[in-house]
Amino acid sequence: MHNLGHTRSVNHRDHLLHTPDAFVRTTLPGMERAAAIVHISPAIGAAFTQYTAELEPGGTLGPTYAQRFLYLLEGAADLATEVSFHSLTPGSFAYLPQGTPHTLTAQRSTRLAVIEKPYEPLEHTPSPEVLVGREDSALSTPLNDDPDLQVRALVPASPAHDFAVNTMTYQPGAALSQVEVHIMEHGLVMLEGGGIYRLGNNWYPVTAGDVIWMAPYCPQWFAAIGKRPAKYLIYKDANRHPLG
Ligand code: UGY
Ligand code: MN
Repeated sequence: MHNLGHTRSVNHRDHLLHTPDAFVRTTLPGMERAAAIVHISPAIGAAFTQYTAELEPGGTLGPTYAQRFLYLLEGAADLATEVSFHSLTPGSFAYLPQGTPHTLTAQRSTRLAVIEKPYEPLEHTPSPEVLVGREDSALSTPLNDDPDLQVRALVPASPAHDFAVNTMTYQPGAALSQVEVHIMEHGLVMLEGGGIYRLGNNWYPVTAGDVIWMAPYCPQWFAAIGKRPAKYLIYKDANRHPLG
């Protein structure tokens, strides 16, 4: 059924709101029994790629030359490296340093948020290691002393890492305490609830399933609306000098 050309998606120079009504599936090299919705990529001006992978039972992700972060949204999957094996369920995440051979195989219909970025090493700093965990076991800390806005660091902001991934959970009515304008770019997927996202000079209603890209310096602010908490997964580049 057509929708008379309407969508909530927008593509501006410094931000993208990508809503499920506008998603188009493709396959990436090496994927089997799987599809990718590529939300964010260098084609839009980002220094990383973010996609949703949809896998049939037995489906696999292809390889990547870059670092890879996985967050399991739905289903179940097995992650095998040369030295470890993990069963991932909703809320599980994994970080694989660049050059880590691994396979990810769906045990049933599975959806994953996938972030990939070429690694920028830092002199005198050891390379990062494989990380696997659960979002609900990560330490939760209030942002700017607001107990209604909790941040969980999944990929820690340590110098070895050139990006961080957090979840942010807002109680109904909670909001960022400032409009942020910063050098870091963001990739964001709304996991639960919804609210209003200010991006640039626009205010957008957003809900679970929406994906947002914010370019460096894109003015940004969020307030949770509704009777349940709003939660998102958010990527940002970190710990590297702007001049490289
Ligand atoms: O970490 C951040 O920059 C985060 N507070 N930004 C955001 O939620 N848009
Ligand atoms: Mn921010």
